[in-house]
Amino acid sequence: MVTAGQPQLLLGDLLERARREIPAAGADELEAQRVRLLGRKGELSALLRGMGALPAGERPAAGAAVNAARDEIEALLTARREAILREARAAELGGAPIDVTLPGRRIAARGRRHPVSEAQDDLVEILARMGYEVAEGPEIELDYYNFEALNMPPDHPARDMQDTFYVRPPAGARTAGPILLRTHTSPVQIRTMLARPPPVRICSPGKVYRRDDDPTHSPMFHQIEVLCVDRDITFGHLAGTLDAFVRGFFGEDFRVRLRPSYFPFVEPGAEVDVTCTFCLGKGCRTCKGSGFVEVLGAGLVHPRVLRAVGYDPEEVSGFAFGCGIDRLAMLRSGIDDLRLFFENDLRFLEQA
Ligand code: FA5
Repeated sequence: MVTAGQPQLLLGDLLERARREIPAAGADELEAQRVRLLGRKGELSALLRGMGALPAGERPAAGAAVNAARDEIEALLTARREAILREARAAELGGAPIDVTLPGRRIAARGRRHPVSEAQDDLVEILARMGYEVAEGPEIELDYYNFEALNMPPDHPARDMQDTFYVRPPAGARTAGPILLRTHTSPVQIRTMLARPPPVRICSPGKVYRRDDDPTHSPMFHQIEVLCVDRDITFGHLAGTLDAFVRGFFGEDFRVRLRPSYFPFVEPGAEVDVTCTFCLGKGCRTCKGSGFVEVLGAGLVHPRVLRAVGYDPEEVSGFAFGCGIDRLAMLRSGIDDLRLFFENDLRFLEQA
């Protein structure tokens, strides 16, 4: 340790040692040298403290000498640090050359979007291009929105078309009527129309629930609802939109077929089929020989529904349709059992 006493002499020793040792130091040693020489408790600081014992006349010259020594040591440290970096870089460049033409390493298991999510995104995109915006509604729904406002009062026989999961509210909870897991996305029609005046152009994708379970019916599945209300909307607008919707999803060669059907919230109502993707319309087991598969329900919004949301059926009219997204994904992927989508078997999902 440097002590006060003969500062000039000691400074000379210290500098000489620094000039010898720093240029030969490795990276770790260099840091140790810096701390030992320049640190707060280092040798140079000790020398500075010792200068208090010098006669007043000698102090300025001694202080200047210590400062010059500090500058020199710092320069030595910087030079050595840069030399170490240069040496490391040279070693790196001198090592095995990198072949930039080699193929990249393959990622063993790459994830992908679920076929149902892909189908849903594609459908929303097709509708967005036609000017529809996305609207959302809750999956746990009031009976009122799911049935009653859609022209299905309690005990209406059409409620049996959708076997329903009812939800028991927590004890003591006050609710505006019975609660259920929504059986279709049609309640979003009501919520949207109650919230704003016409015109309305929305689509609403989401999960729905029914007491169903077989190869083409799942207890949880996905629908997308489409609603268009404006002045002078006709069945022709519905047919044209369905045509563009189906061709946008499956391709230009696909056709839609409308069959009269009954849904209490539309009049007239229709069930809509598309060309069977398995046989391309020739007739097969999946389409039971008809060349078509049913994918959605549609119709012109019933005047009673328009009145229930405060719209005037003399002023505006509209069409709506509700489509099974899983069915569309199934047809597009060539799968004949819907349940495969929900078993999460990676071997299946990678192929679908
Ligand atoms: C409805 O749900 C009506 N809300 C559709 C509608 C909307 C009609 C607007 C008129 C106006 P439906 O119960 O037929 O209709 O179901 C519509 C589609 O959902 C069916 O065509 C089918 O593709 C699909 N779907 C129905 N049940 C299931 C199920 N359990 N699993 C998978 N897909 C189903």
